[in-house]
Amino acid sequence: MAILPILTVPDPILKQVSKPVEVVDDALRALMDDMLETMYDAPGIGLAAIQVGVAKRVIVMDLSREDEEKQPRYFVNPEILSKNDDLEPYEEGCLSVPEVYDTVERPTKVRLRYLDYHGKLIEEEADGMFAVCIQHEMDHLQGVLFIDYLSRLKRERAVTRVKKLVRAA
Ligand code: GNR
Ligand code: NI
Repeated sequence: MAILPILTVPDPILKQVSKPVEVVDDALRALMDDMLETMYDAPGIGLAAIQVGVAKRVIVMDLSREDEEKQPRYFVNPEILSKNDDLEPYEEGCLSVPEVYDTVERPTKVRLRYLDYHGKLIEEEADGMFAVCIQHEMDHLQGVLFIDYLSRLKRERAVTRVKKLVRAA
């Protein structure tokens, strides 16, 4: 297991479109293990492979609270089968845009299909924080960040702030 460096804006790798995974094997599970460790260390509630520089359609997530048992989740080749029409605002953040938070509106429920850690095909419905997070992560797989939904002014300010923050680190 290893903690991997997380890419931050304006790294052009974050704009890449990730490629479908061909097979869920031990090498992919090793990547997912490292991603989970990296996410817990950050700390964050979700992480897409592209955030550690790997352009594969892989996401890890854990929405459990600190006082609960850990609930790691793994999503390989996720697809959104349907979304509802209700949008809800949520104050989002992103490990690739550290210390920036702003409101994004997304559908409140999505029906998902993906492969799990063992390559098993799963279909399920996401709502609440799960719906927010999976849509945020699936955007990463298309090279889209939450700041892309903000005004140009807010987005440019966010990138400038992250550049300064990273330089000072
Ligand atoms: O840790 C994270 N928190 C978060 C909060 C609100 C909406 C989305 C997220 S995902 C983020 C981790 C991250 O950047 N995943 O790509
Ligand atoms: Ni993110």
